[in-house]
Amino acid sequence: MARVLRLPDRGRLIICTDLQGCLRDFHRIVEIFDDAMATTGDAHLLFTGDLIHGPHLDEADWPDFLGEYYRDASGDVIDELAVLMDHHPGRIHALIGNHEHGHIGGPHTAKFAADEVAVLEGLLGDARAERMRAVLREFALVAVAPCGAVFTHGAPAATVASIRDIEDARLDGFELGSPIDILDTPIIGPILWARSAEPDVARRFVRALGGTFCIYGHDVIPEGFEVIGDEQIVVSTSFGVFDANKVYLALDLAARYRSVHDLRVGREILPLYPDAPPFHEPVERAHG
Ligand SMILES: [Mn+2]
Repeated sequence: MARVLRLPDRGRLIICTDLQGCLRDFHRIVEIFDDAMATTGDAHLLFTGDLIHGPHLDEADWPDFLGEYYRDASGDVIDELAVLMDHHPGRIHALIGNHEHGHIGGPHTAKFAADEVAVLEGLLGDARAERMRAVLREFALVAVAPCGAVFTHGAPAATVASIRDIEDARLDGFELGSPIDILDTPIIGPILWARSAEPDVARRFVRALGGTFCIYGHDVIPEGFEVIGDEQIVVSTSFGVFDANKVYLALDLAARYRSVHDLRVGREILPLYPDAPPFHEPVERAHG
């Protein structure tokens, strides 16, 4: 598939960042997409990478900083994504994250296991793992929309002259490298791994792609989202965040957003679980 996904200039776009194998949040964002389809008849759903690779922990071992408890269901997330894509041709989109990249030519990630690629493919077995890789190979590296939005997995820290630089980027051949090596690889290193971008770097990146601002995840924002300068918003829809703070975005693809400041809480920036209790009370445990 093309490295750059070009979204249309009409319809409602729902954006979901890092799920890391959380099937419950996947089901919730699909419900939101289904509602948008039912009410507008013209909706799109974009995942910005890292749909896979979550913790395999019992609830008793779950650290508080990881947000709401869940158990990794990466294989089910990708299986259900493939079904959803078949159901809604041309409306369900996904970007490669650094965790997907490990299965299709990138360095193997080590967030929750020494080799998460080997762990997941071992759990799935050969046939299902090959089916998963076939789905991941269709993911784009960057998405652009005429409304002004540019979408990446990591921060828009890459130096690019034009969309052509991204179209030409190669994804394979990094299996033996480490995540530290790939960060130095032009284009895909920053796009898949950078956690931040200087405002002037981000501005050049989004302008080279014909956009006005960039939406991405990759990092955890405990409050749900963070706006940086005029061109960047980091969004946490799922991983590492409590339900009350999980945020997704909804854009009008027919609009023209002049900067990230045109995104409003309650309109484009929306809670994944509007009815979740507002505060998570930390549990005091007696040590003795
Ligand atoms: Mn990531």
